Amino acid sequence: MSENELTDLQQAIIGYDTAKAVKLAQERLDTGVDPTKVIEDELRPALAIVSDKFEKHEYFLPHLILCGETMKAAAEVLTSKISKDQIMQGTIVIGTVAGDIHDIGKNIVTAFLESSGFDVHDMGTEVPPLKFIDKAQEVKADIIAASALMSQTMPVQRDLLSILTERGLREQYKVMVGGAPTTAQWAEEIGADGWGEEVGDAVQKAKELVGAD
Ligand code: B12
Repeated sequence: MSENELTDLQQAIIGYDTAKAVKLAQERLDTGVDPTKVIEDELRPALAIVSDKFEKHEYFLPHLILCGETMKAAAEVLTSKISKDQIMQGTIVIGTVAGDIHDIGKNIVTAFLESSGFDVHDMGTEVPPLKFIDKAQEVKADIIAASALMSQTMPVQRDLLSILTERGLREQYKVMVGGAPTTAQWAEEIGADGWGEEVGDAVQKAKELVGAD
């Protein structure tokens, strides 16, 4: 996507104009556009451009922080009004893995899982494997979902699965992994039960794993 093909909302995110991004996200909602579409077709590609700029040293960490905050604010508007499915689908413990503070995607996935009828326990960021497992035992979770946004933190997803196996708990929980650098192949390699490229896949996969679809 070239920069002159960007939508106004994408320009606001890349230009870290939070007030404008929030206003435009609200306008999208008011016209009845599917919030998932706005997230996947506009917000994520905008952050991919931010990421490119960061790699090319056109943007630096402060820009990444500002664009991340703008994206977060727009995503919060878009996920605020999603209607709740009244049928309880299952219990999920979700978090971003240890060493990783990225939570925008994880928060979006959480909001949509909740709206799809899951009881979601969000552990936040930098969650070590044992914390996921302790919480899953406490709330009798069906699924543990782990997000990783960096190649350096992806191995924590593998650790989570290994520790579950070591403790004889692997059969008790379905494990889903996701986050931009992860792939279906990675999920298969580490023995996860599910992977989702984006929020729609995450919800679909979670439903399949609890036998609701
Ligand atoms: C915004 C951002 C930040 C913000 C994060 C703000 C926040 N609260 O999250 C800030 C500025 C804080 C940040 C910090 C850093 N970042 Co950063 N960041 C990004 C950026 C640009 C966007 C991430 C994002 O929010 N995307 C939008 C969301 C909606 O997409 P998503 O997270 O992929 O989530 C979707 C799917 O993946 C999926 N999904 C997500 N989780 C899950 C979980 C499950 C179970 C499932 C099924 C699906 C699923 O569904 C989501 C919705 O569709 C990425 C680049 C990129 N394109 O990923 C770099 C990026 C991830 N960051 C990077 C780096 C290097 C860093 C820093 C180390 C920089 C530094 N020098 O300090 C620190 C990390 C510190 C740490 N310990 O974690 C690198 C990582 C490179 C690598 N090693 O792999 C990237 C790729 C940028 C780059 N091109 O270099 N970052």
